[in-house]
Amino acid sequence: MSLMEGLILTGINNIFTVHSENNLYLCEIKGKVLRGLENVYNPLAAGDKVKFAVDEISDNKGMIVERLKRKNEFSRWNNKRNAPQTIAANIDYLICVASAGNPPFRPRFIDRVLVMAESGIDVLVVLNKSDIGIDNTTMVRMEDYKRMGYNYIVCSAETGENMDTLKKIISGKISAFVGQSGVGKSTLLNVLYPGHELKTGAVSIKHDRGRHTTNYSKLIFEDDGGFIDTPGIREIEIFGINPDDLGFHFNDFSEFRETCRFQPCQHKNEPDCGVIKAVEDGLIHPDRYESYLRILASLEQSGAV
Ligand SMILES: Nc1nc2c(ncn2[C@@H]2O[C@H](COP(=O)(O)OP(=O)(O)O)[C@@H](O)[C@H]2O)c(=O)[nH]1
Ligand SMILES: [Mg+2]
Ligand SMILES: [Zn+2]
Repeated sequence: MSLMEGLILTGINNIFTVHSENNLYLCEIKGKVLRGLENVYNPLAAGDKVKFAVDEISDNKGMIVERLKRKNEFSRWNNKRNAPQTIAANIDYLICVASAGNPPFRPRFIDRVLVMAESGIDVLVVLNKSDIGIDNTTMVRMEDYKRMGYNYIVCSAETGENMDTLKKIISGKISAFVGQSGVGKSTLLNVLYPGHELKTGAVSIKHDRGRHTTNYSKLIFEDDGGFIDTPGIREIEIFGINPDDLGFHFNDFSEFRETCRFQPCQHKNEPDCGVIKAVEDGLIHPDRYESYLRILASLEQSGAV
């Protein structure tokens, strides 16, 4: 029995759509567990590369026997499952989508995405829904992200503003679109890559947040690249970071960290802390520091390291 290599496009209930040599195969994990990944809640995510055996009777079916080594992954802690959940694997570009309003701009969500984005992943922050107006505090935050090394663009799927710029940036790459539900990920992708008709949903007026219209991550191929539409996420729970190291995931802390009297320093209440001083001097945005403290508290509480 010969094995083929393929790319996971999507998976629901142990049925995975695998792309290989211009064909699609519906595959299951052999025995439901992959060797070496026995304790992982979702061992395969959109973007994973696998080895599989094609069924001898129906040639569009197969059995996955191995996951190939990942280049990178974007994951979060899934509280419901009490396990890490990989949202996308092997991506070239993480597109962190936020909206200027409806649902309200939530920089703390962006902060969490940036913490979970491994150092090897390029991140672009996309502020969508510019057509409904962007307030000044939001723009200050976007500029702050830029200062700490993350590029951003302001756009509107509705009016088409900057859509060609965005398309240019992601063409030829595999990008994953992440963000709170309702910010317009699927709508943006429908404009960028017409023809796939991803489901979109009205933002509920009552809660001012989107409904979950996308239930699972899905990779879609285009000739020059591809994209992963990810499910509506209400919160990104951080895991796998030692509280002492959290500060290293905040790029804007880097130039001040070295001046902390204690090493390691959790920048919480240590005397002569360079980070706390920078916050007091207005060199680190107070809301970034607040994000930091909240994530630190959650890491200490969960003990998930
Ligand atoms: N005003 C405005 N509404 C938008 C824009 N992009 C998306 N929407 C609306 O926002 C709602 C949620 O969009 P959707 O793509 O489902 O969000 P997702 O949950 O992030 O995939 C839909 O009603 C869209 O029509 C935009 O640029 N401007
Ligand atoms: Mg969606
Ligand atoms: Zn410190």
